Amino acid sequence: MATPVGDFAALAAPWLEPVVVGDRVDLEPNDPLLMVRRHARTSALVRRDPAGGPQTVAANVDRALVCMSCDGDFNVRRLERWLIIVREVQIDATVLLTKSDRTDALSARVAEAAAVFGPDVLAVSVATGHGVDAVRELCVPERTFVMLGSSGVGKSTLANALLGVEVAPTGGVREDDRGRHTTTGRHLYALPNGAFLIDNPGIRAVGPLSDADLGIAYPEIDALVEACRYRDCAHETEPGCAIVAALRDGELDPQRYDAWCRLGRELAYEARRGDRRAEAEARQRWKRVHKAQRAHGRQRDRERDS
Ligand SMILES: Nc1nc2c(ncn2[C@@H]2O[C@H](COP(=O)(O)OP(=O)(O)OP(=O)(O)O)[C@@H](O)[C@H]2O)c(=O)[nH]1
Ligand SMILES: [Mg+2]
Ligand SMILES: [Zn+2]
Repeated sequence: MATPVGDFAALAAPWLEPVVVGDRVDLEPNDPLLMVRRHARTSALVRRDPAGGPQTVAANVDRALVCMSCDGDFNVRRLERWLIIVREVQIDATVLLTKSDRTDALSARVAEAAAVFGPDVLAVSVATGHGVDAVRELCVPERTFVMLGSSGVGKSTLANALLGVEVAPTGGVREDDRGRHTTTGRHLYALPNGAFLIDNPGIRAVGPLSDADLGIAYPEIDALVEACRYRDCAHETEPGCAIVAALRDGELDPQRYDAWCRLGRELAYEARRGDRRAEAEARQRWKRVHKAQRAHGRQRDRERDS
């Protein structure tokens, strides 16, 4: 816990609602190590945890800094997932393309990220100093910024650069999600200008929490689904299917369509809280859509091979 007199570990009173990094709390006047009240949150960053339930990652966040490195980590599909996550909780976000010294195709990377996220994309390299000042300017005083992104993309390295001191431990890059994470807890740092920066351990960009949120990252597919003649169209052989037509006419990017299907399938298999029947219906619907997607894929392969 950060206080005007320094950081220390505090205990939560038994009646206190769950507290996450970024929360503002009151302390017991007679026991300054006891948190007794949590202030109302202005925002909460929620993601789907691996077990399928919602997990609050940070509270009172003003802007998310979605970090993706310019080397092997760069992945447009993953950016689409991050976009869904930040938009569904209505938190502003900027993409930080880290380790910009590690690519020869920086402008292409920036353009690809901007195609998904819009103009809020910055390239940054702590190794060369490129873009660090731009990030510093982005982190305006009194606002809270949270760094998100896979393990090893350089979040803690950037935090240290912004802090001007080596506070956050940094470390190796790893191949996959199961490996060692250098940052093991979430930390809130006060930057010299009075901004707050939350460093996270690497977290995976999981899928959307609901069907409705899927459209956030794929508005063109959402519009097509609306245009299908039948409400329960599986986008396979139905007459008047706008997706089939758009794929055929080359108006829909097949890779985006595949990504949309994949996320939908994930949603359907996720153990959802609440309405079991809605869950079963969603599973059925996405199963049909997915079958159709495979058929479209085979069709594309045939056309490519012929
Ligand atoms: N080439 C290059 N390497 C960098 C840059 N920034 C960070 N690195 C290296 O990338 C590795 C991982 O950096 P970290 O800052 O620990 O990554 P992280 O995102 O905090 O990782 P987790 O805490 O596991 O989530 C370290 O070896 C850094 O030295 C950069 O701008 N350029
Ligand atoms: Mg770290
Ligand atoms: Zn359709």
